Amino acid sequence: MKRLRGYESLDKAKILDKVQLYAVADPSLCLNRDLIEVVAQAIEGGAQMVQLRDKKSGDGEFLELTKKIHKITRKKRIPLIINDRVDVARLVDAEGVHLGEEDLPVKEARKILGSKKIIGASASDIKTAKIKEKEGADYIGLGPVFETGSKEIEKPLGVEIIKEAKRSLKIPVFPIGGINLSNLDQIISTGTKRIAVISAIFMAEDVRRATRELLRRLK
Ligand code: TZP
Ligand code: MG
Repeated sequence: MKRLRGYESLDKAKILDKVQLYAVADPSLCLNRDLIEVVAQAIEGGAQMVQLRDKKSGDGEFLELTKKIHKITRKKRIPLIINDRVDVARLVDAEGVHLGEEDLPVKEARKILGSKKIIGASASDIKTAKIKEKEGADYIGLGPVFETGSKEIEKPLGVEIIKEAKRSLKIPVFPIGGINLSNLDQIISTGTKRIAVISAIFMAEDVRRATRELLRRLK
């Protein structure tokens, strides 16, 4: 049987529907370990989608890192989503991009990536989330739900907004921001079984175990 290279023959909605644990990997938020190694450990632990987020590296370095990470995710058939960089996503044929509120508009990114790629968008309110959905986003990263040390934020949103987002949107919603094992029940109590996290996975001493435990609690 011919081995699939990307996810070209798979339906992105079907892929996303199955994702409960979305691991966002950032080289400056992994306790100075090799990002490639910790991403591999997160996948072994059960991460079902990986985002690569790197606000500091130069373009060449970022491209090289992306290629290496994509090699791993592809082997394990885990979608790789590139934060911000539509050009890099296109260059490595990643499975998608994640766009923040100040990044390229979803509609424009879609022109570059085509209809089969996953485009996720950040939103911190329902109105923005609805606009992003209308523009063609495939999922929403909603947050910050709790206080987080991983991003400069004004005020956390709290968990109530998750219910409203789930009611108002057709696309999957991934709550993000300060989510960890000690507050996960608050997220689950809103009726969602999905999360996106950085530090609960990549700042954990045992990445594999931390990932496994998060996924076990979501299931
Ligand atoms: N977007 C909203 S909060 C956040 C991002 C990227 C940071 C999430 O990181 P952590 O460590 O899971 O709080
Ligand atoms: Mg961004």
